[in-house]
Amino acid sequence: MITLYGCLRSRASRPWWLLTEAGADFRHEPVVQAYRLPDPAAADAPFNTASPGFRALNPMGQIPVLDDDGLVLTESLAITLYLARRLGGDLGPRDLAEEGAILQWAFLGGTAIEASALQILFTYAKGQADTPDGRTTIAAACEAVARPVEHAEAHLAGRDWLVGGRFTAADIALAECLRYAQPHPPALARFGAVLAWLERCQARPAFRAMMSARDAEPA
Ligand SMILES: N[C@@H](CCC(=O)N[C@@H](CS)C(=O)NCC(=O)O)C(=O)O
Repeated sequence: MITLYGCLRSRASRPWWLLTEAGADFRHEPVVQAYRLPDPAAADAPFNTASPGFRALNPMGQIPVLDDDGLVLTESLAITLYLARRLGGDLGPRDLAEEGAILQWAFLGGTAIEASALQILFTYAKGQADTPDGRTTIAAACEAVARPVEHAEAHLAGRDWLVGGRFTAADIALAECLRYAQPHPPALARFGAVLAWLERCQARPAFRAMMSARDAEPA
């Protein structure tokens, strides 16, 4: 049995999206981040990243975590790419070359885009986008993401999807990292192919189902 731990207001959105795309049978345990609770240790607190039972799964106290019949994995992108192969089908690589390409785009998202895109998301979430500090943070984040996004832009010109001419785990991985930059439209405005591709990714029923389930969770 596949169990995915982590509320969807987290990077658990990535494997949840992939599992839903694949039509996989899985159990979802919506563990919440401890920092979002007034008292994570309270008797009536929901299962959270500081709960001893969760720490036994991931001593780092972070979501998502995957338990696949006793194989426990952390790291959202590793989980997503693992599931793509584990479940078989077209979301995963068909050969080694595709596997390399899927890893390339996922790592680009995770190493060159995610941290800066999160700066944008958090600055907006804290209502600081129009403050002098917020503007400085956002300008630096936009500059940081521009180079890797230019790479994706060049690749996506004339292509619908990142790898193999079909929607794969690579699209989930990169699109989810870029989603964090979307609260600030100028960050991606000059990347027409990337914007069109993001729209295609986010129009998929599995993405929309993920966002609906996410939006139904407490903010
Ligand atoms: N690199 C990890 C990052 C995991 C992570 O930071 N998760 C956040 C939610 S998106 C979390 O659990 N935060 C709670 C905490 O760090 O205490 C991954 O991609 O899974």
